[in-house]
Amino acid sequence: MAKIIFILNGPNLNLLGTREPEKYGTATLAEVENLCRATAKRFGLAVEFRQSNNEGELVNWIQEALTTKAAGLIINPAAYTTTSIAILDALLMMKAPVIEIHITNIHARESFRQNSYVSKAAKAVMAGFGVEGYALAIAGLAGMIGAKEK
Ligand code: CA2
Repeated sequence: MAKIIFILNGPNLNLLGTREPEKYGTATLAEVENLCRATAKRFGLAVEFRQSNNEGELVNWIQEALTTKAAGLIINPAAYTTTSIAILDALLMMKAPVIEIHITNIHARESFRQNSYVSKAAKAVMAGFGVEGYALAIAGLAGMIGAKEK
């Protein structure tokens, strides 16, 4: 059976593509999902792609990834990056690799965006490649979990 990776997206990312295109580009989250599915398929990986505006729901999904033995987890925690110890604590329970992703380079932005709790649980961090970063993160995760390109 195909290994499953979870790709979780935090608050407001449901509106991707509808504002601030100069920072975030014009792709919608549905288009990002398609990119992720196509990329994961190249590596024989199945994808659970989700978005929530609620911290607790994201925590529940991380726990689901843990209990269903997902092979890896990619998360764009959005604004919860710098506020959520609950998300950090859930991610710290994961044995499978966790990758943090940001569309923008948070380190080149306001200082309040830069202190990531999530990074403390992340095996790797991807930031600043636009939505293409999701495809790069999947390729990197695939390498970590030994999923070869078909
Ligand atoms: O660069 C990223 O991916 C961020 O995680 C995006 C978050 C922001 O709070 C982080 O500092 C960096 C914001 C997500 C807002 O979602 C959007 C909604 C509509 C249009 C553009 C972005």
